[in-house]
Amino acid sequence: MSRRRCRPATMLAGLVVLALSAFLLPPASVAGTAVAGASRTSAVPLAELTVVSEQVASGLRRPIALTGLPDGRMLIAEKNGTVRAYHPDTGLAAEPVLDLTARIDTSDNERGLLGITPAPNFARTGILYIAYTSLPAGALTLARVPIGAPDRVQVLLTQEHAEYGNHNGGQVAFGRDGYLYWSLGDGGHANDPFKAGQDLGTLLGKIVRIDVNRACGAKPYCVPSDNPFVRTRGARPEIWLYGLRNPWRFSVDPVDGSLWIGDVGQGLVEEINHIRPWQRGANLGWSCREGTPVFDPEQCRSGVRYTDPVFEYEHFLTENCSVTGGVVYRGSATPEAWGTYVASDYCSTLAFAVRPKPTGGYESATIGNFPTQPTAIDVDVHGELYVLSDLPGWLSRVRFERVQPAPDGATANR
Ligand SMILES: [Ca+2]
Repeated sequence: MSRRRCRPATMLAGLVVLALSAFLLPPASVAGTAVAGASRTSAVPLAELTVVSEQVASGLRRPIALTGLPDGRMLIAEKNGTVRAYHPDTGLAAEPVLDLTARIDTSDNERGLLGITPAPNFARTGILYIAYTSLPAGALTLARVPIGAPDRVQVLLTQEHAEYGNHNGGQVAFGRDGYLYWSLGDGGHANDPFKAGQDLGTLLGKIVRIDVNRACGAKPYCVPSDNPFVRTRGARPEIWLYGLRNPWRFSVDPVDGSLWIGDVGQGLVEEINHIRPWQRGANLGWSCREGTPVFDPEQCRSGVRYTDPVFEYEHFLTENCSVTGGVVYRGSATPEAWGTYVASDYCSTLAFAVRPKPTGGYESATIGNFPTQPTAIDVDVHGELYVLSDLPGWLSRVRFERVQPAPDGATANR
């Protein structure tokens, strides 16, 4: 979604959720190590995997964000501000579990309710964290709200975004560190009109990281003292990563706490970034770079280190139009796929698989297709995959199957 000029009406806006990390595998030692050892032995070359999707619900209205709850339900955010619940045993509940339509600006194709994730203590508190564009002028807004109590929304952080309706970011997710991460686009239009990506004085074009369990002064949150720019003059201390264009989908790997970010390109390439916790403060390039190519030399500075994507694919003159960042598979149904990051493209629906190589670098492959117009790929409490389809309003369950690799070798290493 986010993007560009192609098919604006069909590209939505979106976001996701990732949530899973917080409750799925909270204690690092549990999930990580034991399972990791088991799965390394069963991992297969990416080209021997394919994704198979099965539609499990329909009738959603522009579903754009997805998250799993500890009780096994999936919450689905619809662009207009309603939140629906799905459970594998009972299907899609007829009535929304939350209705935020009164406060959400849906005036542009990319504006709306964009992100949703449960608090790590959701089972006890029922608190959800949400990202949306707010009335009356589309301000990017991070808030929390108890499920079922829309009049108890508490706004935590906002960023003005009135000029253009596109590039709102909108992903919210808890890290393994217990802090909340939120992505914001560069301000919209095209060509980074506010030169926001490289400007540490604005939250536009950033991923921020805050502590929502405490309040500091007048703010309903605190800035962690080890955020990278807390002592940088003129910088917003909330910033965790910068140089982003429209990171409207990112996720946290619950095993190692790394971020996987799908940053929507302008017209040349789409990119996936993989950022470990020790890479705090990384400059992901925009709008000096779009992917690895230089985009605007005037935004490039000598002596600055840019962090390249770990995977990029062509957008120009292809069926691709806008990356939909996904998640690292940490479920148990397909041990062969454990540790594989999967993402897609809103237009081509290709399923991209990316995995760090034990020897360094990354391997990648195209492993089939997702259903049409994927807006969000996320997991349930067990780490199993689901995907949303925008205009048709579908929720589909996704599983992996083993296949014979194509003779021409669909795998590309970089
Ligand atoms: Ca980049």
